[in-house]
Amino acid sequence: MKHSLHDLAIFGGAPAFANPLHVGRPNVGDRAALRARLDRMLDDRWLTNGGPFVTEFEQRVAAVLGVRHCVATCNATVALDIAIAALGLSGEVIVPSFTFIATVHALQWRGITPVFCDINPQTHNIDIDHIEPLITSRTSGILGVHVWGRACNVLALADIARRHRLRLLYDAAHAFGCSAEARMIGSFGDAEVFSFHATKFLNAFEGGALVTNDDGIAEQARLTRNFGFVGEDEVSCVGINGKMSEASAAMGLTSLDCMRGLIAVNRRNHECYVAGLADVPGVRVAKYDDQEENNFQYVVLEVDDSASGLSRDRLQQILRAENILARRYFHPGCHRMEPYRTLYPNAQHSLPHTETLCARVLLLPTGTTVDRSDVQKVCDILRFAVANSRPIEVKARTLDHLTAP
Ligand code: T4K
Repeated sequence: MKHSLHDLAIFGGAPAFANPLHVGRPNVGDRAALRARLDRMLDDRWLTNGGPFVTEFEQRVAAVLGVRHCVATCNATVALDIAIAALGLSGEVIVPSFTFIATVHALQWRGITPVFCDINPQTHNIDIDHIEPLITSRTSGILGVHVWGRACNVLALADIARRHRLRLLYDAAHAFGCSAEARMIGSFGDAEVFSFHATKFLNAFEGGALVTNDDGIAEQARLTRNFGFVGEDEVSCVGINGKMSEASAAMGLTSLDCMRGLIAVNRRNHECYVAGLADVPGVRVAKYDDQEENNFQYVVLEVDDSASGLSRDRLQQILRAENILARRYFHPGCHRMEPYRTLYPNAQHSLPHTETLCARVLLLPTGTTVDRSDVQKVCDILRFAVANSRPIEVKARTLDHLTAP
């Protein structure tokens, strides 16, 4: 507990945590089960290229999501690339800028122009009211992102896509175990893509998947994932190596085994943050819809500096000094990163909500390495900092001055 300004680590006090508290710390699950799977893999000498663990992983993911096909991949970025090819996207695709850079890079790699769409400031997802004015004769699809696992407006997007004959792809990297309209995310649009990166809710070290109910898209994705091979000696299209390894699938299966327990931990932490910060002016923890399934993987703080007296960046600096490694996802927006800021220098003018949110979000640590008392400590530090915002800001500016290059 910090009682005076000098207790704060930015002023020389001891950090609140001896070891860093990370956002995105992987959940490991049952180590014995993982080791047993890895032993089996080594005994069988089958390490990749359509082995039994990948097959089992695909079947179990498809069953959890209630979807016909799961095509497991080495990561979500490659799954997006494969999906873009399988859906035949070309020309222009409408996409939010408030996302991880991989979403937009996947389009650019395929020579497609990303057309940035603003977001709804409440949901943080693509704003359905801003899509139609962006549609041109070159538009081939919409790439929505279920940011933080909170679903896009799937009904409105399906309607827009149908009326304009556009393909609809979802980046569901954050959304494994989440639902929309009481249906698991995974079966919306033409296809959806999940990430099973180490930092994600369901972790396969590195991994991803394209899921779809469309037999043709699934078949094309399977071919593209494996260099375009249709048999041992025949190639049918330009493919890539997008295969998931057996070790990744073993980890993915182990994560699937403990999925319910992970949700319970994440939910508890999220509730503790909401309660612990409820009375702190200018900071708000983004909520999840009680009517839907959520994985609660992300604790997203929105900072309104006019009420907190401290900017998001100042709060991040204070937390980091305490060894709380809060992250600014997503900052800056993709339109402000290269090559997009050079290619589309005026994009920010049409993205006011994206611009505002990129300056306000701060993700706080959660997951199985974070317990209730850790959350309480993080909340106490935030409360103390906001309550003392004026003297902290004055002192911190001097520090900025001293450390400026
Ligand atoms: N679409 C969306 C919406 C996404 O958010 C992502 C990925 C993708 C697509 C692409 O999915 P993949 O192709 O990766 O499957 C991290 C992740 O690498 C990235 O997967 C994720 N989104 C993004 C939001 O976060 P970085 O560059 O911030 O990672 P890094 O190395 O800074 O690590 C993040 C935090 O996790 C740090 O606090 C350290 C901690 N960490 C990380 C790893 C890997 C650990 O404690 N242990 C670990 O093993 O991108």
